[in-house]
Amino acid sequence: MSFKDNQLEKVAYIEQVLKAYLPEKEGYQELIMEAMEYSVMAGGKRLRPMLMMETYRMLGGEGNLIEPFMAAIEMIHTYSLVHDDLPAMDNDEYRRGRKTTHVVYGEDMAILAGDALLNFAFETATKAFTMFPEKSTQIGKALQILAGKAGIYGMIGGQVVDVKNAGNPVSKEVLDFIYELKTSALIESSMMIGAILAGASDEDVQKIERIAKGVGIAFQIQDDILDVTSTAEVLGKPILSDEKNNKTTYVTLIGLEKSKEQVEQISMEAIELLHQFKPEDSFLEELLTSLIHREK
Ligand code: GRG
Repeated sequence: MSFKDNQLEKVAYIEQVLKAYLPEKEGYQELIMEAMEYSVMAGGKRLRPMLMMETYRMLGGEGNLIEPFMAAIEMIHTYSLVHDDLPAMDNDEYRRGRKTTHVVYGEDMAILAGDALLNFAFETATKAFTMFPEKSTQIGKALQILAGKAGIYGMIGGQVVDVKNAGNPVSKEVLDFIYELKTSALIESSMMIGAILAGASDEDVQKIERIAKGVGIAFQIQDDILDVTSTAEVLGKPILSDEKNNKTTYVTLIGLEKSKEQVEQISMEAIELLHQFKPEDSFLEELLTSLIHREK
């Protein structure tokens, strides 16, 4: 099977898992379940659950222990997008090719849907305790990573520095800090949780964290590039959003060509580090390679 077909099959499987873990639409609060489903099932590349699942598989993980965490990481990622699109942040009308949650459900419900997704992510991940009580230690460690990497020392921390500095020139050092927290942290969380639940040693989990950090930074630089080179139709969200928000990016700091070189170099370093795990199949490597020239 070609890499592309394989990837499509895996996305379809991830979407099945997501659907299975989303809450039933019921009760007087039904509207919030609808808004959660609207945001999560809007499409998207499903990169984070895919990286989690593939890291788990690469390190010998089997069965469905990983599934509640795959759903949880996509819920956290989606909440961050819903809140990032709000009028108080980027004020964007389109995401994943459709109207943003606040445009469809109103600002109040979009705030609540984001909050709900964050909470429900943890309700979902903790289901692993009931499914596999004998894996409680690993599940506990995975939860610690899930919480930490999304929080003030992770994604939220990065977003704070990003928002606070919008409109001001930012040094390369601060920009790297923002990218590592805002974008890499959730990618690190995805791959580290895959490793932890597969039973990897602390040392291997640290190696995976390093690989994921590179993947995340390269992913964010490519995001900067696509913001100036792509179209709204292809991306499913507005282009030139960094310019609109007066943001320093790799493109404004070092230019388009050098940014492309950085994506390639940082990604190749991550792929090189992946080889130490001697993966049995090449899907994860092909996935990381495909991100270098991704168009959306
Ligand atoms: C609002 C708490 C809070 C955090 C916001 C993640 C984030 C921090 C903001 C979203 C906007 C953004 C540019 C984030 C950087 C990471 C990134 C490139 C997200 C988009 O991820 P994709 O391309 O999206 O994987 P899909 O839709 O494919 O899942």
